[in-house]
Amino acid sequence: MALIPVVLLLLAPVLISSSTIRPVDCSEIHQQNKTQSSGVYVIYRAGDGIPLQVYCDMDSLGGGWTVFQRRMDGSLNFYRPWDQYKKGFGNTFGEYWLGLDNVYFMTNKRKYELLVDMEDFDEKKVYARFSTFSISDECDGYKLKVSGFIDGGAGDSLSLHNGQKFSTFDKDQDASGSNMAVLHVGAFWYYNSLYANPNGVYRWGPDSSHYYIGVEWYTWKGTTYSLKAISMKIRPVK
Ligand SMILES: [Ca+2]
Repeated sequence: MALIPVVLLLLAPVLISSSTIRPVDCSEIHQQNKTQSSGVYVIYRAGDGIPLQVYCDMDSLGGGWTVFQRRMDGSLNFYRPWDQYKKGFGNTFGEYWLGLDNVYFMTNKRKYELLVDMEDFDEKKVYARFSTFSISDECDGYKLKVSGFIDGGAGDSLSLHNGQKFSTFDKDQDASGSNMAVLHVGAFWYYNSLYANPNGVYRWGPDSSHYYIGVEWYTWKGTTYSLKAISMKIRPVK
């Protein structure tokens, strides 16, 4: 690991929840003390209590969001195999993927909603929100269940992915005769096509020589614009 990330890690503390109760997600930390800031916290996985470091968004739309996917600067390669998408990778202080197993453990115990925040290279910010979100277990392919779109300016690039299994380049579970993860250099709930590619290749804005290769959200920026930032986060439905 390079020197700079190590220094940043040492300077960036993991925030500790003020309560003795072991929170299962960021919303429980937020409910205990609504003045706590966005940052990295420890939660305890519902079901088996395994501690997990996560980034909590305590600011967007009332706060209490547990981030499971985050791109912000292109510092991390997201073109990774199945085992890494299953278990998680990256650094919760920057870019990371929490892991499909962890998302499954959370969303099969309670009802969750999903917020997808994104930003372009002109500092414009929009979001897409969904009133229900869950995934099934590995045996079922971590199938996506998402519905109830609410538009925050981004448009709906996810509902067409509803019901699909998760695919990586080494585990093709998409609805296409091709390998969509390889074709679009990412990993996602691809069907026989795609509208969103949040785990695609990090590029700096528009590049018409490639389409559906970057970090893309079709209904906002089309097929050739790679976003500056995107994060996917969940919160229990009240
Ligand atoms: Ca296929």
